[in-house]
Amino acid sequence: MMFKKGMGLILILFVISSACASIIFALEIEEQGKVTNIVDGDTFDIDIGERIRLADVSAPEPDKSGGSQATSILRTLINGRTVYLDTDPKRSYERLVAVVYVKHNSTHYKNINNILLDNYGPPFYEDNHPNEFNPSTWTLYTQYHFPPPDPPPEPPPIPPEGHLNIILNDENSNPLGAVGIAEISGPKGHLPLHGATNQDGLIQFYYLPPGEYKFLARREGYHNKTFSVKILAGTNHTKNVAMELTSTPVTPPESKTNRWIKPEYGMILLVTVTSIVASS
Ligand SMILES: [Ca+2]
Ligand SMILES: [Ca+2]
Repeated sequence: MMFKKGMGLILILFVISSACASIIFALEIEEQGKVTNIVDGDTFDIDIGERIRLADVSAPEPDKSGGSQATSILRTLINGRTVYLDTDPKRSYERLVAVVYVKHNSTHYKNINNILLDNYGPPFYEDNHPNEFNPSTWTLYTQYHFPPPDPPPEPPPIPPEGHLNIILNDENSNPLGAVGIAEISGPKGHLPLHGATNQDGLIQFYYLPPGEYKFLARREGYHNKTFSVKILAGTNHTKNVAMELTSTPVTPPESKTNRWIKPEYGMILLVTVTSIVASS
């Protein structure tokens, strides 16, 4: 029972907060028309036969100080333009009381009432009447009722590195293990790659900067082999390399004698030393 009460409270709060959000942010456009005449700093006519009074914004009468300046400013901002009107249900002396919007770009309106108060100050002043509007909630720019279509989702970022598998085989396509692999040249930004293939003839290098790599493969009994690989960002590249047996069998180097002097020379030396000792 407690749980249900709690849930109910959350639901009520949600509804209230949603309602507040819509009061604050909803943009009603109930009339629109082209401005045909500026009456004074806070009143103008549009081509659907309506006279419009700016909501919650006032300007001096034309014959008072600042009046002609206010009329001139409003004329510059909206005369001849299409205006979009959020109107109040209550009229004022037969005039529609409205917040006036003009198109700013493909997604946003400019709030003329707010611009007059924020950007022009005197001769304009806030004159907050009891109506559906509250100047403290206004913003200079307001998004249209119809939001633009969502932009296409961005493609996932490409990982900046690539991976490399090198597979060494002999002439009969059998995997060749214990082949020494050493990088000869490659892009900057990494330590030189080296290692040896495993029993499957495979060696793997991960997280390589993209670019051209050149390798040397060496194994006793086989011709050295150089090969190049191009690593692209975000790819897993496999390079197959075949090695050829050397044509002549490898013979072990001649064993060097440990003796530093030949026996016959040894005998001559011995005799010479003996005769020197005997004669002395
Ligand atoms: Ca309205
Ligand atoms: Ca008001």
